[in-house]
Amino acid sequence: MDKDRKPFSLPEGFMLGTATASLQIEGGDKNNSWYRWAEQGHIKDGTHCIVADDHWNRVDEDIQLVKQLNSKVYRMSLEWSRIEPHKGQFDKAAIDHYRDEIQKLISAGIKPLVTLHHFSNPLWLEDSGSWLNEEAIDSFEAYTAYVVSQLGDIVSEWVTINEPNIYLIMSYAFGHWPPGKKSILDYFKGAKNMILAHIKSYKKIHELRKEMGYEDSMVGVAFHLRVYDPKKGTAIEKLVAKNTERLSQEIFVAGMTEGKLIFPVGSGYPMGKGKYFDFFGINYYTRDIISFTPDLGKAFAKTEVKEDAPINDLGWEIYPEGLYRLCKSYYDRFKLPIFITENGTCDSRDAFRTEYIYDHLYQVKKLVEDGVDVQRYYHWTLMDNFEWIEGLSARFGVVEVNFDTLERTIRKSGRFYSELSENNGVTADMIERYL
Ligand code: IFM
Repeated sequence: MDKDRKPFSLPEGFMLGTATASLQIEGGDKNNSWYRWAEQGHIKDGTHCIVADDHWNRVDEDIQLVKQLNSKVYRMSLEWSRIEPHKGQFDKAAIDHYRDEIQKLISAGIKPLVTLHHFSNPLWLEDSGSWLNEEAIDSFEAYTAYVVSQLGDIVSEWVTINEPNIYLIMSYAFGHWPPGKKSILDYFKGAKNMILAHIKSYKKIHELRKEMGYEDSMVGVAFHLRVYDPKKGTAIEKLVAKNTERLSQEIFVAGMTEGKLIFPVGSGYPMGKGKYFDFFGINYYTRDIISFTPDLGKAFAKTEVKEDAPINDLGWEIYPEGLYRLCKSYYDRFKLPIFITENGTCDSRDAFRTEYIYDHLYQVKKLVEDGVDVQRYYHWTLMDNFEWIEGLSARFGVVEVNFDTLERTIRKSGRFYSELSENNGVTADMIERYL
């Protein structure tokens, strides 16, 4: 037993669960940008998304796992390419499949949070210029409208876009993800289109659900946020760290919360100054240590992992205090509920995930004590899955998946998380047995 780790409780009504994304778990769909990317041989470990967890055919089994984890909430995403396989043509069977899945979750007492866009595009969108073409804004609005017309009576909580910054940097600036472009200007162009698409989608969800008689819509973005700390704390490093934060995060936060376009994305409020979020979603994983480099192409920022810090299998620093710092500062700024829409770690041996969960939720407990309205925690992720360019070998699941047999097994960390969710906290006995 670790003497430093003490029992704690989360507040009554706090909701814990897991998060997934359709492309990463479903398998079976060939009509999306990631299928083609994998076919072209871009996945580092040579694996593919065509089967993934075969979740599309194993919904019942996977809902049983969610139940076994004692989750009260579950974040999932919809695959746009299945729902709208051709521009303007919607597939009723696909949306009915999702409706059935969501109904089953609700019947099991699990509240869904549904994401509309999580990194993958239908091929028709991808081939028409993708998010660099401003037509994507109206296409996304039309897709939103269709989905809400079909699911709006049973889904009140929505994420419009997952991690727009990561999607755009990987796809348009670094070129690691489809469509493999390498232009920082395209990154900013895509940012503008995604910001405007979010605002239109936000308004559409509220408008349509209001017409259906529902006033309880909760809509937001799942922002990928990091802490950027200057290496030695010099004035120039602080400036560069601030600028890194601005280019990789603030442009999206300003745009998607109040409609403000800031340089170099744009200026002013093209869709009016407003409040375009009902909760502030934070996906938190790590921090970056920033120092100065004369390289303009890197916006003068050299990014490192803190020396001697604990890291996960992908080399990301494990820094639980970062979750506290981010939630506190965004809550102080916006005073709206915080949903931790993702937090988790890559740990194929399940060697430190239990401690990781404890340490991050301990920060949540401190946040609540300090008056921060954190309401949800969605652990990333339910089960090992297709981790984008890393493929199937990067394992983030509290459930282990054998990709030969597709057998699922709850890990030790999953059992810990299940008990934590049941007790709404960590007991002395749990510390004795798990930590
Ligand atoms: O797997 C991803 C997820 O799709 C988005 N957020 C980060 C996770 C881990 O890399």
